[in-house]
Amino acid sequence: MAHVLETGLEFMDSNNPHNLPMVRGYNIINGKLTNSSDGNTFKSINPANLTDNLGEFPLSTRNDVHDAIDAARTALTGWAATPAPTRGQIIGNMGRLLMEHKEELVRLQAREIGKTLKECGGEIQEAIDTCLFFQSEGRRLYGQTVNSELPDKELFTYRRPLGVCGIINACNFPSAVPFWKMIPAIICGNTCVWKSPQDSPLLSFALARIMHQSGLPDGVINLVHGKGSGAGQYIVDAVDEGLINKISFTGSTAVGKAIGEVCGRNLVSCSLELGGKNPLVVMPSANIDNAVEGAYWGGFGTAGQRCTSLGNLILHEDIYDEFMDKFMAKVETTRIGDSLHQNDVLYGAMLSEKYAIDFLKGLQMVDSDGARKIWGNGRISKENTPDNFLGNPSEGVYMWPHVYVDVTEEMECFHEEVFGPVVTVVKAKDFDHALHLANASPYGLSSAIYTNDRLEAYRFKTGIKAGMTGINNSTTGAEAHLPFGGVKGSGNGTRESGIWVIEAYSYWHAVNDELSGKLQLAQMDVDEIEIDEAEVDWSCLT
Ligand code: UN1
Repeated sequence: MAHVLETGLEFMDSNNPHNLPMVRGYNIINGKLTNSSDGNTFKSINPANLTDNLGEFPLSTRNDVHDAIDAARTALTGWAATPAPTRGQIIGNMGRLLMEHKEELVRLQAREIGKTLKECGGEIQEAIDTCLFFQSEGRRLYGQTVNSELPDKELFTYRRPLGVCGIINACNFPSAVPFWKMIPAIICGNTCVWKSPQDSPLLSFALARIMHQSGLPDGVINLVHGKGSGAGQYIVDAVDEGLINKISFTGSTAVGKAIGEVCGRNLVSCSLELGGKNPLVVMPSANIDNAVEGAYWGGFGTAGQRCTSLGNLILHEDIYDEFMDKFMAKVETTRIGDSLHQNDVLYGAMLSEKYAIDFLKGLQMVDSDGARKIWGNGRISKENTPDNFLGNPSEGVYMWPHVYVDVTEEMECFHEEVFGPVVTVVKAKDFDHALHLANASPYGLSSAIYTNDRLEAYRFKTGIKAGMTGINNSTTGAEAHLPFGGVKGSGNGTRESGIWVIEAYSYWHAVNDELSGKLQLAQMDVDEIEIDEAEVDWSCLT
């Protein structure tokens, strides 16, 4: 078994018509490259070019996942005892290596999931920002000294690691989101088993290799590939077996609830970042051109495949016509294509065929609700191509941008997330109605309002039930050092990023140090200070 750093990538013979490299991918367990125990594999296909197979990866078995958990358990004691500033130094090295290889990683990510080069650049940068933030957190990770109520006694708090963390993320943010999870996990002294997304295994492999190259000891992060219903499920099952101390999951609300139930019955901590039906409100005082830009980007950037993407566009009736004219002028000329070969595209392929199929099912729901479609025609093909599609549509999985109007609160599509390039437009009578609509879906992840009325902005900020709010900004684009997460159906209240995420990967340990040499009982042996009963007549001063 080769160590992950001893071997370069192993290339396979490919029939790839584009002459692109195809590799043999491995799990990384205890720093070793391993295949699945039964030899089964799956492929990673470029969604912008379906004949481009990036490689074959182990379809991990329950045994493989258990090997990874064992490795993480074994590494835990040594890693938790490593000084936090040293852990931070390793994380800093990760950030520097990501910077050094940014361009290759950006291209690899674009090839594997079809996101544009510009967005992949932003995403790798988010992973770098996370590393740089947590490098110095290793020099803080503060506890407190607390005064005791008894003499000659000291109280302290310490942050302690939770143990082995199961990390399960989606492929729409395949580098930033696993870094959001694993970097705070390891700075706190935890170890991880990372189930890489099924549609981005090569990128995950590259990232995990860089982590090891940064000086990370073997077993601290273990990578297993496979399906959510396979390797992902085996990690969750291990919670019931008492082998996992934390799950961090980004994905659908349905799966998140199932994971939450397993963690709940075992009293195991879990971080759940789930779906969203993010509202964006436009009020009459807004700068309409700016609002159009924000809504267009929020709805169709990343082909609508962010958990923060715009869902319900809520327009005040007074600006409805003006807004829609300008908005549709942009939607109808959207440049779509593979950014590895075409310039200035807004979005590229869907993340994979599976995401395309699910998106089309979502559109069926919007259609059957009776919402009126004013733009969009499903999957792009040679016979069904919008004007500004660039390239050959039959090479990949591309979707039209879709806009539906006359959407009302009674419709299912008002409430349910449709993951892909679609915006549902809702008309509001006034501010109170707009705020009501913004709060009416079962989700509460991101939200936005465009207004130049400060009181309206204030009322929106205080009245919206959401984890994140943009004022005169789009629903997407959280920075790596603000708390990220939602309320209601969007999560369980945990947060990623910044100092707040530390709470999700550590527990508070309260220590008292009795120096008096005797047993002093808290509450009972505390000196009582009497109030002086002297009568003073304060009225003489008035
Ligand atoms: C996600 O879609 O899971 O705020 C994460 C944003 C990005 C992260 C999105 N920084 O849109």
